[in-house]
Amino acid sequence: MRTQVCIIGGGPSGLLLSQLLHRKGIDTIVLERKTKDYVLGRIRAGILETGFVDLMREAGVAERLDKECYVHDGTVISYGDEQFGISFKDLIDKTVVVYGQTEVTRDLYEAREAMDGQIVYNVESVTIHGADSDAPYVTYAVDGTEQRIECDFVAGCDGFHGVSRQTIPLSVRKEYEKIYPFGWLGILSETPPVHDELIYASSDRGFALCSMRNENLSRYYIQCALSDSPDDWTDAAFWEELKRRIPSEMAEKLVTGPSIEKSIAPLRSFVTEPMRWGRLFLCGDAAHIVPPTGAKGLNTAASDIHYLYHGMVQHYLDGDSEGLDRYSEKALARVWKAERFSWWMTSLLHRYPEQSPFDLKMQRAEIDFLCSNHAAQVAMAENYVGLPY
Ligand code: FAS
Ligand code: PHB
Repeated sequence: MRTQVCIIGGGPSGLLLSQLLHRKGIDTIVLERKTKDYVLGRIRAGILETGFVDLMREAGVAERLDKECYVHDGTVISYGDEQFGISFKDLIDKTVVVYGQTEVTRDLYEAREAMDGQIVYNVESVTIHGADSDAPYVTYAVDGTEQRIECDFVAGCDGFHGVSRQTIPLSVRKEYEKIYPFGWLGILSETPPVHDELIYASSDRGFALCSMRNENLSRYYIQCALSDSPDDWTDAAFWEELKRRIPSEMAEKLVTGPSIEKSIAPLRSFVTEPMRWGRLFLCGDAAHIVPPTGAKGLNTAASDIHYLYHGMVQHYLDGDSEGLDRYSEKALARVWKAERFSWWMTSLLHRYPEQSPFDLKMQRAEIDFLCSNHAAQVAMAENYVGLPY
């Protein structure tokens, strides 16, 4: 088989790249390790930056998003029983969109199928060959049968545990990592959201987040120990703990119910440099991970796709390699700003095991400054809605 761009990974970044390139007449094949239903079963991102939404529109995949999403003008930050709003609309006249990653991925699959996009599911032992040559190719197996794809380029969109990053020699690759001493226990419940905006809650018992998917589907997270497993937490225990961490007026109106999904996500900041090696380009979680506190994971995957898509178009349609040659530098410049913001939100709102009374006072002072200072709120708003591409 032959294609122009072989895309490893059928998650949101791989599918979005495939859809955008196809509309420009550039051929791709997507290799996905799991089934479509498995990928759609993952409950992940919920907040989309305007840049992401614009890219979905350019890909012709925003019809349902535009109809069903919720536009949020701001968010709420609470500290114990105190709370204050950050109005992105008032501060910088911008908004974010609430629309689940599951729905984004579903829309992208439908769009790929509508255009007869090539997606191979259940692939095994994917191996990238000759990425540092002019004739890369990818081998993989399906149902035990070996397959080979010749291509011009390989896009590594296979997430943190994928094969693409590992293909770049350690002599070339530099990795930066921070592991946080806690995780997020998240549940999905068919209950009405407690508030019409997200609540990022800091409390003496730890962090909590009140988010949503629609008017009868809510997503809640609490900071938990890394040693915890979802089975350690009954629904009742989760709701009780959540109520202790959000302002009491919110706790009083919280509608509880059975969880339909419950999972724990470890928190990590991670970046690999460079994001290009010869004809292999890394995108999204394959190259970088952020703690979800800043809602930047999926959105930063989208900015990678923006830079790679435009670089590929410049290469194939204008015969100009400038965009591809500058891909890693451009993508990393925005990645590091998203890493900083996500680390800052995490440091501001979580309780750390070794935190001293002085550290707690610093957190408190930082939140007081954010609550009372216009410039601080503008900086938070600009980062949260998404820095320009
Ligand atoms: P993905 O991991 O989504 O997709 C990679 C795909 O590659 C997968 O389908 C995998 O099966 C496949 N694959 C792996 N290895 C392979 C191989 N060898 N061969 C073939 N295929 C292979 N981000 C936000 O922006 N906002 C949020 O609110 C947010 N909340 C989050 C909450 C949680 C609990 C978690 C865990 C993450 C959250 N994120 C959030 C981050 C998350 O959304 C990721 O950034 C996003 O899934 C990245 O998309 P991809 O880069 O496509 O990687
Ligand atoms: C979510 O809705 O899942 C969500 C929202 C905001 C975050 C993280 C997760 O910062």
